[in-house]
Amino acid sequence: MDAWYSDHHRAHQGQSELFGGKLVTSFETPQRAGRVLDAFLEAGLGLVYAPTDAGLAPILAVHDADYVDFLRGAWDAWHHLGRVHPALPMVWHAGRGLPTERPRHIEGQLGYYAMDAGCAIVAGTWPAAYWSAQCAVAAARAAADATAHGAAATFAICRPPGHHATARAMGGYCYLNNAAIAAEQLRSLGQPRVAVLDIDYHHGNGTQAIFWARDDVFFTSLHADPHDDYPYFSGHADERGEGDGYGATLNLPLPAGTQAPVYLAALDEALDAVDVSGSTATVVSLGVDTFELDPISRFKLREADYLEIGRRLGRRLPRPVVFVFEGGYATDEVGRNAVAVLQGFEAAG
Ligand code: Q9C
Ligand code: ZN
Repeated sequence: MDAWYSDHHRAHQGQSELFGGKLVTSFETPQRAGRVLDAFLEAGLGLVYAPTDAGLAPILAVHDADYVDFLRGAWDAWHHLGRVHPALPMVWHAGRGLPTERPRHIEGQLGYYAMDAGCAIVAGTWPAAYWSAQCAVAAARAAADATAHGAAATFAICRPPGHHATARAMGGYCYLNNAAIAAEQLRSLGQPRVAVLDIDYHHGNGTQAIFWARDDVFFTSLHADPHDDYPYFSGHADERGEGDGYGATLNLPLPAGTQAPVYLAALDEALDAVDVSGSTATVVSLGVDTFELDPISRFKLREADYLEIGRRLGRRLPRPVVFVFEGGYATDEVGRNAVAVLQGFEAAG
């Protein structure tokens, strides 16, 4: 299995987030992707490529053009006001439906295009998000190509992560939805139906929203019960999609403290649903913030459990499979845990 990685993410750093009422340095750091890259190379699983530049088209296949323009220009507009700290949204439009008038002031625009205060913008944010998405595009194209010559799987070492970003809003450390962009690539390369399996600790609310009314992308997610944890406003079991997409969304919320037996039973349920969906390809949103030592999460998985998760994915997911890195904030273990999933997958395939 080969991987795609771009160093551009390194300039997306020094961001702040609100945590327990305090402004702190974000848990989402450049070290995370570095550790994943190191662990991948250490495991000898395959080669690592820098993505070629596929341009904006694969991004615009998922995201609104005005939102993408905002992301590209937000730091300059903020900095132009003499502001030197990271740009953070602080005014929202909750309870009024989607706003119709876009604010002229950058401070208003930050709130207009955000669902929370988890996405600070610095000078390096747009290039980081852009190249993170390019990693997903390159990994999807390579997986689709290689499948002509046999079963293929690839790994996009994305940073920043993506699964909370909707078509028109950032949130939860996510700016561009890398998994949705990969799924859309697989569709445009001829896969009739694509499954997105999201195993990050948090519900993939952005991915769910993007494919909510579509039946050509099946979305299933295992995550913390939104009654108790971020993103709070979606991820409940009764959310099934709508219109053509009714039944093409399956959420499996799990309680705080979940350990391997309960987790693996839910994973089997998600894999059964992927079977039934008739998908011909898969994108895995690979977050390892389900780890017992994760500083912001409350599941209790261990390194050996990631190997077992990988084995089950390797036995049952339709290929090509594109793994897209998402969350995981226990910096010392994030690389080993993510790569253990890939090792289990390869051993089973
Ligand atoms: N105290 C990903 O794992 N935290 N994003 C909210 C609550 C947001 C996580 C703060 C966590 C987002 C990709
Ligand atoms: Zn997460």
